[in-house]
Amino acid sequence: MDLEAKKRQLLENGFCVVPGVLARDEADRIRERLWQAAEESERRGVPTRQIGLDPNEHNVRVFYLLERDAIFRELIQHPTAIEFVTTLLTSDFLISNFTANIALPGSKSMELHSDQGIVVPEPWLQPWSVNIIWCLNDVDEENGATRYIPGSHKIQSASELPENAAEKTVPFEAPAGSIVVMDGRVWHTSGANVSQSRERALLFGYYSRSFVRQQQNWNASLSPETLESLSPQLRSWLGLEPRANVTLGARLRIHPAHGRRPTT
Ligand SMILES: O=C(O)CCC(=O)C(=O)O
Repeated sequence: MDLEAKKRQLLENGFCVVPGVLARDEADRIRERLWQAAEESERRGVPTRQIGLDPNEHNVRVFYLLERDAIFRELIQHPTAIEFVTTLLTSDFLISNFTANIALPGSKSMELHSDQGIVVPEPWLQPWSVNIIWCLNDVDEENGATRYIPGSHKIQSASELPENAAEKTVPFEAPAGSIVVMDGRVWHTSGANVSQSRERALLFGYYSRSFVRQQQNWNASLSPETLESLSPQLRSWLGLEPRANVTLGARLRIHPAHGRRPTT
């Protein structure tokens, strides 16, 4: 796999499919654990169906993956995923969320959106977030692959979207074990699963620049046991270190017009 070519695709097109990041049997094992996480969510009173995102009950949404199983804590820091995240966002990023959407036969498309548009007001001038989509099944148009508008990472405000935006979406195709890397500015929606019996399980690892508020408040949503188990690196990527946000201050410090260090 020529990862450098994939990175160029990501930077130019806002999107790339990277096959073979997981072996097929690993993808199967993670899918089993995902279903266990879905059951555990229900058991704890966190609903997985009809939560207001999807048109019907054939989508299974699993939240709090990092709390549910160590396997997801490993996946969110997978070196290949992190390599693509830093390609787009630089090393100044935090883990914003990690969730799953299992589209079962009969599921339909949600509303078209961009993930950066959910956490940052327009204009969207730079990539400030990225999704690493883990494909746990073979994914194609029939079983509801995510549909996206090619080139839409260049859209700076919602008013630039054409009237018939939904018609301009195309599905991706990827074998189980692939990741799909999607610039947070890309407009997309879930596809309808029109297959007879094929499941489509996708995990969405969402990362954003450190100055963007994370979608998930990890302080409030991880248990003391899980917090205790985190490596220093993962704590840092979750934004759990006791340190101030000085990302932009660093730039002031080298700006010749200021001539002195800020006192923050
Ligand atoms: O499941 C999909 O294909 C897309 C899901 C999505 O875009 C979302 O949940 O925001």
